[in-house]
Amino acid sequence: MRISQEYFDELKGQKITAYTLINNNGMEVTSLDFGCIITKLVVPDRDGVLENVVLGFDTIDEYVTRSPYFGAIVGRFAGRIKNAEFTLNNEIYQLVQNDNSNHLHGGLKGFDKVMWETNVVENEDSASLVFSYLSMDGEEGYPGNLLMKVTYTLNNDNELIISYNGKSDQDTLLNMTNHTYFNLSGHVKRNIFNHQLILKSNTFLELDEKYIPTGKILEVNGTPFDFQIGRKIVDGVNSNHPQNILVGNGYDHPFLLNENNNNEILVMDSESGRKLTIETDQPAVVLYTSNQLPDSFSIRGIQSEKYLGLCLETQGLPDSIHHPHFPSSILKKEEVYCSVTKYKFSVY
Ligand code: G6D
Repeated sequence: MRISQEYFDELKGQKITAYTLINNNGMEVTSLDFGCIITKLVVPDRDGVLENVVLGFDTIDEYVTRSPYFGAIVGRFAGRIKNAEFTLNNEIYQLVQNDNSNHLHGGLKGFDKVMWETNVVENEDSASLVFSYLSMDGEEGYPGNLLMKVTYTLNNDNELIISYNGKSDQDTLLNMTNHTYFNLSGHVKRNIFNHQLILKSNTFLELDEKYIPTGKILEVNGTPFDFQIGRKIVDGVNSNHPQNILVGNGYDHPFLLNENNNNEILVMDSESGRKLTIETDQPAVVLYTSNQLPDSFSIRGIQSEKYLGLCLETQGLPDSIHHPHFPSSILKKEEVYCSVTKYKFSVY
């Protein structure tokens, strides 16, 4: 394993560092201490050609001013919370309204926009970046002093393992994810239309016009949301299903996983031969096909446009605090929030 760290950029006088882990196969992951943002993920194609497979920028200004959470850790709460408020232990908490009247991805200054203390840990067959952040009571409206730890581990099996550990001194909400946009073509040579997705889920959440879960859990059978035996992303783009149309012709939906830690999510790109297998202990995954990626900027020289990246945000369910039949995202004080998601890259 090789590890490097270098100056990336500066934000309001704060130096931002980029850390790169490289395994014995040449796979590399680069992350910033700002937002734990994965800026690059380099993996081989079937011919051994090493290319970057995530959307990212090379300046902090682009991340702060235009990034739709490229590569970032998201929290305290991934997804939306209706009306940016919730009641916990008979107390009403008002969160930041940063998505019309709703709260999205932890607010205006969520975990994607804070500096994380970063330590590097090297083992025999792996290397880790250990990020820590103390979110103070009342930050973005959330109760409790929350000590959050996120660890990125790269090993020689071409696996990137992200583990989350959180503890609060008051009952609060916690629902973490990583918001990387994958594009297995390599250096964004193509969009994600022909990416094939297999997803072990037979239900997904219906969304309303503000992308808030209605509470209805829909069956995937017979719809473009059925990825159980594999389907190309373009099916959802061309679909006339009202839920595909609602979110801008594609997907932006939480799927409830039937299984955990059993190759429950696979993404394949037939032209490059790259395959991504995701395993998680989370109950759900949000599939977002970058339907809202604007066409107003460049991404390392590539004109931005819809469908350039595929997000698979393993997490609890959005707006769960308002839906008692959803798995809970309440973190009781002194409880420990623990979650692990593994991303394994291979070729076929
Ligand atoms: C849009 O609705 C989508 C979200 O799901 C996504 O996370 C965000 O863009 C980046 O708001």
